[in-house]
Amino acid sequence: MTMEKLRATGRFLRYSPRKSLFDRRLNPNSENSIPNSASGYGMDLASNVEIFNSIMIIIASGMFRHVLASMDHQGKTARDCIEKGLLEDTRRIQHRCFGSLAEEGSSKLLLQPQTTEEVSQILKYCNSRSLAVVPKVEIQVLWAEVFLFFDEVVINMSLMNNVISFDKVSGILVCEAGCILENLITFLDNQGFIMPLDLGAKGSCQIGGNISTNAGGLRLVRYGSLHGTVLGLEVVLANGDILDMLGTLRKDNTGYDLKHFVHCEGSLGIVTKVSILTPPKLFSVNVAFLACQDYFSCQKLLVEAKGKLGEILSAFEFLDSKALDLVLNHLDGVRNPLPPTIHNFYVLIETTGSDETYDRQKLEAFLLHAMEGGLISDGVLAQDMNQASAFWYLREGVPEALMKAGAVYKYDLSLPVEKMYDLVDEMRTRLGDSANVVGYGHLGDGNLHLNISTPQYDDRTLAQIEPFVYEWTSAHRGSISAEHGLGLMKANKIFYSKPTATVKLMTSIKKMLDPKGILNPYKVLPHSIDSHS
Ligand code: 2HG
Ligand code: ZN
Repeated sequence: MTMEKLRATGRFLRYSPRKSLFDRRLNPNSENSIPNSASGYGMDLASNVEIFNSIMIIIASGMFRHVLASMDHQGKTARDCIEKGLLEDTRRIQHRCFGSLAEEGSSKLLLQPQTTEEVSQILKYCNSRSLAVVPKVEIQVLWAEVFLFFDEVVINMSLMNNVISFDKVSGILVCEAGCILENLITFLDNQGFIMPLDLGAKGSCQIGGNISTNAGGLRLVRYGSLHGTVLGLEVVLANGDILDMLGTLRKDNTGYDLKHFVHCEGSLGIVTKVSILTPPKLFSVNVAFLACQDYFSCQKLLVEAKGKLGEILSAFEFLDSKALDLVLNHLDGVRNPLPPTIHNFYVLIETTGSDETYDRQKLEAFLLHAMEGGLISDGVLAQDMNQASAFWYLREGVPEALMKAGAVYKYDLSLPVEKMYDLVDEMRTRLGDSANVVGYGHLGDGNLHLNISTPQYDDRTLAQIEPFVYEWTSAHRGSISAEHGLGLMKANKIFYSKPTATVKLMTSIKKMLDPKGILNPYKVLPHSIDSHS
């Protein structure tokens, strides 16, 4: 797939040309050193595949979705199967991994381990041969750069999808990393509990991927980040060692808290199991969709909501009028629940509590007060779950609408709430009519999704946006990656948010845990820190 086509999909914009990645590989001084790739494996196939006879390897296609041992019973050798699989199934492996971006990756082998032991054997083997590995976890497609692959061995965790235990007294769930978030939500629902994390891609994303990116999602304002709710992890290190830190204790101050595997983007180890604290399910949920005249009112409304709704506030999301217009123009079956007056901002407030009458009264009193005080210019309160979902779709549908609108430059920023929207305004001034600058996100968490939509990608626009957007964020002590990770495209931008000394420490941790750099190479850390020393 050409760069232009990639850009046209609106998914991986400003994607580094592949050449530069391979340049890194040739650079012996590179900090983020690049191991041999799976294409090396292709040349050395005969000897490399031997070990896989003893472990379960599943090639991703209907035909090869078998344990090799069982194929051996059909009179074929494992090597035959893999070679045949490589020849016939490369396209399908790619497709499986990236859907419409199928042609971009060139991995030849996708493994689906079923146990931690198998993950360990795979990593031990790959490490001994310096083969690059990328954990392939389903995450929101827009964040897929975090696990984007080139020609690494792909490890797909989807067969490790069991719930191991659930303790109804403590609310602690222990499960494998390949569990789909929505399946966990359903499982817990039957137990009278909820996941502390919810996001638009719940139907396809896996908890291991959520943890590796420390996904924020829609209810962080209430339940906090995964960094807090994850109590324990089982992780396989690059050399195959299994770290059993799968504790289920709320409090454990023995030694250091090795939580850096949460949001390491698969670069320090592969998460195989997790224990996570889940809150009880509360049945009284209310959703309001509100219009505000200016950003200052949105901010004041947030402060008021925190103070007056207190313990029942479970989401505070915002979108500007340009974002709502995109949703209304590009998505099917949506309608503006408010009369068609032009409002500049929209806020979605959700409350979750245990007393229907009390919660509703509390929210209504809050809304009335806010309206009388001029913070809200208009608003609607969902009367049932269908309306509540429709309101949520107006917010959750923004990324999808943007993708349909054309090319999009995406930024996921943490900023002080009072400064956040100044960046959107400044960007509009910079770009004029040449682009549609859209701001939306998790106002309650200080997380702005700045998206810039243009008919097609062009370098002049990019040069007007970057490095300005990063410099601006840095100057306001923000983060250039609030919840999506640095992945490939932002690895070299880390210095905008982290001092050199911190990055050096991160690099040392990476070197200690993955000295050959086989885990999810090219991502997270800059390829050189020399120029920043
Ligand atoms: C959201 O909050 C997601 O909708 C996606 O984090 C944000 O694609 C984006 O910019
Ligand atoms: Zn988000």
